[in-house]
Amino acid sequence: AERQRDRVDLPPPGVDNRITAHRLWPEIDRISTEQISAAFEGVGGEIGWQLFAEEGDMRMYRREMEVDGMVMDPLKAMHRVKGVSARELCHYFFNPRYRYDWETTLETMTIVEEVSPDAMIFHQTFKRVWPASQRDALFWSHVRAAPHHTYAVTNHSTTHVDYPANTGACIRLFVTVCLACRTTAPPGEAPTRDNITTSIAYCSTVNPGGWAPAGVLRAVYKREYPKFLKRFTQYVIDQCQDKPLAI
Ligand code: 18C
Repeated sequence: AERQRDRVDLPPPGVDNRITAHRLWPEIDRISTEQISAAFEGVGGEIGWQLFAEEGDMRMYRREMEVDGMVMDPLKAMHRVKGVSARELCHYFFNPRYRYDWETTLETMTIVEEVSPDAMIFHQTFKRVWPASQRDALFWSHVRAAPHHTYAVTNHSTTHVDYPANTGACIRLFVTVCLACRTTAPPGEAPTRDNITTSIAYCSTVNPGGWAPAGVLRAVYKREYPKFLKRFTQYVIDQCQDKPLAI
């Protein structure tokens, strides 16, 4: 039953038309398309991207950026994993049922709206980092299939009347995240757990939304992003081990 449930809940290969009727659809479609096409663009030759973490096949780059004294360094990470597909990685990243298993910065997560099977709105609060105030975020999340055996999840901040910003203990932060994954098998071979490789491009820009000491923020950033990507990919590998491959 567990196996069956996981397979049924994998994101569908096409866009569900329930989402296209939603007020947020034009924005969801535009930002997802932009993020996915930018995700696999290289960072090597581009000015300003600095490598700050490297471990095995994982590489993480950041660009130092401050707006009105607030750190908003964009992050771009590239990784490569064997034995799990783009579709499986995106399933575990998108589906809230698994979020507490791999997301270590989380304090609470609430589903604000289920737009369609491939789009949701979430409210999340994060663990507080001393000496800054606690943060929360409200964002839509959309999973889709894209050309070249690619699946991607895009998360982007939004607003909701029931979740006003900066009214309680939390400062609202703003986030744009894209996890784009592309699976390849050797030419002429049918894909199996033993022969597939999935390339991952993870891009993230977090605007802290209010004052936070730059040094503390950059230290959190440097520690938490590598921790997240290693933990998340290992989690998906562990979950998929005894399940049939979903391509
Ligand atoms: O993409 C990721 N997760 C998704 C599902 O949750 C989703 C979430 C995006 C929000 C990312 C913002 C996280 C802020 C965390 C605050 C600090 C928590 C520290 C916990 C310490 C134990 O897309 C994976 C996200 C991986 C998160 C990496 C950390 C990024 C830090 C960026 C700076 C945050 C600035 C605000 C905090 C101020 C602290 C001085």
